[in-house]
Amino acid sequence: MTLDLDACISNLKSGSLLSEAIIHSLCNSIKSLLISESNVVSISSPVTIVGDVHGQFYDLLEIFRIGGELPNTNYLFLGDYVDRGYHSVEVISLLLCYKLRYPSRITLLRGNHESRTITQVYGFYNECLKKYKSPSVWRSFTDIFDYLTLTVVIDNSLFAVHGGLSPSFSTIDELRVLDRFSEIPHDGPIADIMWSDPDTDKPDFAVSPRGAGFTFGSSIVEHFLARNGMNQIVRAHQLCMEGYQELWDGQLVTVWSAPNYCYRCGNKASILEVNDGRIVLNDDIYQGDDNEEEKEKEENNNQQKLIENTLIHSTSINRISTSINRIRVGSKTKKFDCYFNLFDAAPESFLAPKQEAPQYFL
Ligand SMILES: [Mn+2]
Repeated sequence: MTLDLDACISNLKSGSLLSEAIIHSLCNSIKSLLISESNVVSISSPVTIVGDVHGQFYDLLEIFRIGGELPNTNYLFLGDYVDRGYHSVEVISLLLCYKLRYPSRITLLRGNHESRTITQVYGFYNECLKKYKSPSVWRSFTDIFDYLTLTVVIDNSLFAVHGGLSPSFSTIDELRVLDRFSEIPHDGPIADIMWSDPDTDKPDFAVSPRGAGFTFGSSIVEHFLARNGMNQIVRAHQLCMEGYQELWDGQLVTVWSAPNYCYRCGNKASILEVNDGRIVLNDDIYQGDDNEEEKEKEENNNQQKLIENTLIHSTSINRISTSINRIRVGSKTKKFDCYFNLFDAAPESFLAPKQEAPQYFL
């Protein structure tokens, strides 16, 4: 079967699903491309970094609209494409099409949700079943997840990863020799890369409340950066109400790109544009052109239509580091504190035997 990627992309963008046959063909074709990538992909700025998307397809389209379409804008996605939102199939289909169409323009990291176990708990498996009446599409996608790369280094100065650091490695070079081509393990460096979180209260590694990965603190980050000659770590994996969070003088930045997460958190989202190897977070108000007010009106109308037609609340995506800081929260958005309800823990089926936080000597 020949794949017409441009047709696939435009069909997806107009809201149609790809056929089962095309998805199998897409997954087959992309395998060798993904295998050829190192565990540590080196890229150069300018690049726009996108955090968790979690099946919010219409927000992803909004991200491309704000951040620029491929191939004119380079993208780095930090993982967690699927689960939670209602359109994981569309999100992963579109991203894989883009990857195959413009391989040097887009890099896709693996997140902790790109996993057979996790997707059976958090929605992607059921969505595939519902949309394709069989688990075969889910099988094809999750097979491909095994080949996604783990980390990226931008301009030799910025280390990008889905979750965070691990007591199992202290240099980036150690990552290059890992065999990543399998399901995400319960523990060890690959699990930690995808599950770990920063913790401002504890300077070292500690047991994570998620039940997988570790928490890591300021001294871990400082030593890791110094040892590896990096300036900053950029990661995703945690909901930020403002769309991003900077810790420790910007040594670690979290970027979150699912606005109004799960259609109810009321949070903003952001994308990070990197230039000259450093993220600069500033919230310059978009100066815009003269028709800004008109455009805003039109966008609000479209927004309303979108909400009415699809029950999707594409909300607020912040474009950080350059010029745009637009906030649009869907009017029907129900807000409540969701930190506990939607906190992603490793499900029972994933848990490794209980372990103590390792003693880590820097
Ligand atoms: Mn995650």
